[in-house]
Amino acid sequence: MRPSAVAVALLSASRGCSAIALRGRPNTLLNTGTTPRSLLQNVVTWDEHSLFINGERLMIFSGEFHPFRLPVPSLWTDVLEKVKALGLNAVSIYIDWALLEGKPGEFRAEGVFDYDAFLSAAKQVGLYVITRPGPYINAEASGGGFPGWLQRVKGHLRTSDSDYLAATDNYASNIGKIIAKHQITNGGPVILYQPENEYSGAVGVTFPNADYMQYVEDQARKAGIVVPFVSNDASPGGHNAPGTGKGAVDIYGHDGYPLGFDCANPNTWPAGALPTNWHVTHESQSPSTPYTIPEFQGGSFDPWGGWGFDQCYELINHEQERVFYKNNYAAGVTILSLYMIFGGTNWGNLGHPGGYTSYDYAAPIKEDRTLTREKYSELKLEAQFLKVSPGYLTATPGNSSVTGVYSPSTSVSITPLIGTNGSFFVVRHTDYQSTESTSYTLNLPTSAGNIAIPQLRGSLTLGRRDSKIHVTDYPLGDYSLLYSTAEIFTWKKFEDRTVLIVYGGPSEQHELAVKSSAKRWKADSGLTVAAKNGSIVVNWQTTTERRIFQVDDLQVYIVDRNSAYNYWVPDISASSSVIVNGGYLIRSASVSKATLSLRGDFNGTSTIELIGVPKGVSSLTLNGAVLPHVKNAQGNWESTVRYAKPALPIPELAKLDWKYVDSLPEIKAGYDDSRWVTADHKTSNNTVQPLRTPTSLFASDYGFHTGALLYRGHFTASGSEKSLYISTQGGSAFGSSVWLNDTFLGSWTGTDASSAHNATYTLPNLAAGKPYVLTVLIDNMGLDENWVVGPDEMKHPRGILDYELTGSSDSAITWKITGNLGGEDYADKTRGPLNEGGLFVERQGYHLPDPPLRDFAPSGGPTSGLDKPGVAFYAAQLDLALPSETWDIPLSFVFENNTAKAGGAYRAWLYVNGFQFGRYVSNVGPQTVFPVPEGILNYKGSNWIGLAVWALESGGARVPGFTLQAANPVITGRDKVQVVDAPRWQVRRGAY
Ligand code: IPT
Repeated sequence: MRPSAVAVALLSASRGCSAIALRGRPNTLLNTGTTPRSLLQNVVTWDEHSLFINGERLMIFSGEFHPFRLPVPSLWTDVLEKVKALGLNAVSIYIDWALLEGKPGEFRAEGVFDYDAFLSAAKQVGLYVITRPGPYINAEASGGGFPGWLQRVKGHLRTSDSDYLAATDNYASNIGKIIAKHQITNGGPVILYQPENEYSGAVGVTFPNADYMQYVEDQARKAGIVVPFVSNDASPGGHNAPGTGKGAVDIYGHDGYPLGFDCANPNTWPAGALPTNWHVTHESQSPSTPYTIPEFQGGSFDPWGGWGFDQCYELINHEQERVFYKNNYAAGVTILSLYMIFGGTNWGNLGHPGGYTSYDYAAPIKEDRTLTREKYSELKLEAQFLKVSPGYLTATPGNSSVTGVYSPSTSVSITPLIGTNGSFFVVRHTDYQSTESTSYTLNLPTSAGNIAIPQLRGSLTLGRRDSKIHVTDYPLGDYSLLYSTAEIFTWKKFEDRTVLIVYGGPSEQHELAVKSSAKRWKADSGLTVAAKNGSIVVNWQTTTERRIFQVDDLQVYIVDRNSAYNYWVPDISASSSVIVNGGYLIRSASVSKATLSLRGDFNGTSTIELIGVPKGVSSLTLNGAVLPHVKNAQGNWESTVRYAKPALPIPELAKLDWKYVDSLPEIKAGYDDSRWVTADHKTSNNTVQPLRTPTSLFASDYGFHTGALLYRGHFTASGSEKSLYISTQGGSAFGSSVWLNDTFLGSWTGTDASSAHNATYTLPNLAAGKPYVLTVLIDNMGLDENWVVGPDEMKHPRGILDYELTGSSDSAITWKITGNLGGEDYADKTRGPLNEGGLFVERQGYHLPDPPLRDFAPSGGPTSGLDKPGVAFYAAQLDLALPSETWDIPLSFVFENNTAKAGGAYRAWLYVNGFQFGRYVSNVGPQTVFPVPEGILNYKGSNWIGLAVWALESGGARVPGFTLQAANPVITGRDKVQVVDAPRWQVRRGAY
């Protein structure tokens, strides 16, 4: 139903926007909020089934990628091409406010934070973008994306309290303008905009708060956002769905993480976790919008003390994709984004305390950007299938829990999606957890009546934790499948033939029927073929050998699933593609004159076969170089790409010329802290933590929101002090150490479960009337997220919560505090507001390239270590000469995990050319391998490596082993990596 011309005219007249005609089948429901929504543009429209772009109905299949977790802009294209090669057509991005507005009122989005560049890159690669700038994002980011200075806002965060709203304005308008410029209506890639994130629940405040949602939406509209708003409810709760009034979005969406995040038990799929009511809830909550899942579990986070992402991958692997993603298709999802498609790195303190440096997320693309996970390949099979199955978009999902209708077997459940352009039957184990194989047959309705399948012989098999999509009356250009039990990877109508590629699991029996009255066909051996009911029925048992069935000019390539993994379908233009069999990654294909140019990556000597090379093309290039080819028996082109592993001279870190500087001069006699900030605020705006000290010692009250914190407490002894009670808070797995003058009093070495710790340290005898100073070092692990609205958990302070010096009054101590140099006037605008903390070496900038070696001493490096508690900083120049023009060489810094050799608990911060790329906690773990991308590392020149080592226990500590390791190099067709341009060390005026 089109809104009447009158309605459109009325809306435009009353709201001052121009009337436009909606194309496609537009949304039938206009929102009742205060701002016009869906009528602001006519490029992105929708109906109850799917989105339309420029009138074309399409599925949005997207993956979440956080540019801020890969601070090398020239590598964004690499990841985007890896997403595109899967067959996805979009990425979804969060934007982290905390990184862009470190100081209230000063918005900066340049260099590694350049969203203008990111959105241009997405456009160039050919992916749509769903933008999710918050202001709240969660995302396992420090503060959930909230800048630390929000701790000083009295109002409730994520509500319509005026001080909170005012705090969001500058960010919202600046980021809004950048996004607005890149909307599809302006020729950019941005098709959807998500205001807020999971605005789904609250404790102790009015909820839902329509005024707040409306405010966030109005901010976006004011900045020029005209594309539709989509929501991301934390579960199918219907919040802000269209028609719910003020604050409603255009397209309702909810997320889903059904398997949870328990990487401790990677083989356990909890009972009842498969959602079977999502289609029904969608119909009740938002029947007029496409079924949308803006975040579906594509992996898992992992906390300090966790199990590591390899183990999370066992939980959220290719089997999870088969069963759970296909269950989403069974519910009719047509806007779907996987969280994460590529996780990246919590470099520079950007993470929340519930996670460590790696944000690999067990995603399809690994943190080091390699494609070695089977889930990448499985996802490609599913995405390519949907890409060539437009009939799916309008098919109507049926009941998902019925057994006995489409199969006599009750051990399988089959959800039908009945359509006019093909129907789809999603099969799963009735007990979705099953790790057994089950055999079944089908009874499917087709245009030739109900058919018991297989017709020719055998029965079908559903393997462990598997799910399949069987199709009926499925169009293939000029042909049609009456049915197929084998899954479709892709099909293409080329100039001279139509090629269909189907696959099955190992040894499975399959059958398909091509509607045709032909009397002749060609079939490879191993295929049983018979004409029946106006179709030609082909039945086979899957082997690892490819077999071809041909009728007229339809060729059906029959392969096993593992072989299907090797196929790629790069588009040559909007209407043509080539199928490439082989290669580690085929990024793109293009035709110019008589040459077909491929860009791709290879991790071993490979044959590639090209199916459907356009007529008139006679030569082939790969990554710009001519590649000879021959024609094979099927008329396809074949070439061989040779791989000879290059020499990779990886320096031994132990042999570098290490220099050392003490990074805890604060405990030395005579240390001058006169330039430190005096912690003299008698009150605090902090609403979640009562002030228990005479002056606030909450770091964010003084503008320090990131990294190590240092306190100096001066007092004159009465002589009767016996002990110091001190309560410190730094977030999960934090540590703290306390000295009296240069005497070590003790440390809290940290556990993953403790965000705060109370300790009582015995003091030595103090001399009455003499001045003393306490030095307290606290590790800020990032600020808590603020998922639930109301408790304002993001405001949990970092620093000293309370203390008591026995025999003295609390107010006898005057405190000084420091975090990063300058606090909110942070020194390093390039690496951003969170990258450096308050360690002496960070304040001085010694972690940057070219530190002043005159201030350093020769050293054996981090393995020599400290013989008492303290902080040592080791720096060395690392020269690399790696063949990175044509090779992608993943490098990682590796800490040897050996408690006995370490001699005591220690923490280390790794700096690579000034970027903090690793936080290691020896007694908590789990991360020991820290990937660092090319671009942060200069692969063809010198680099500066820094390691700050904090020994927490009385015997000191040493790093048992610290090495640089290369993973298997890959021949690559990616664009050349540009080393990130970031400042080197310079004298920092006023640094202390
Ligand atoms: C969902 C958040 O939207 C996302 O930001 C991220 O934190 C994700 O969780 C977990 O990685 S919230 C969902 C678990 C209800």
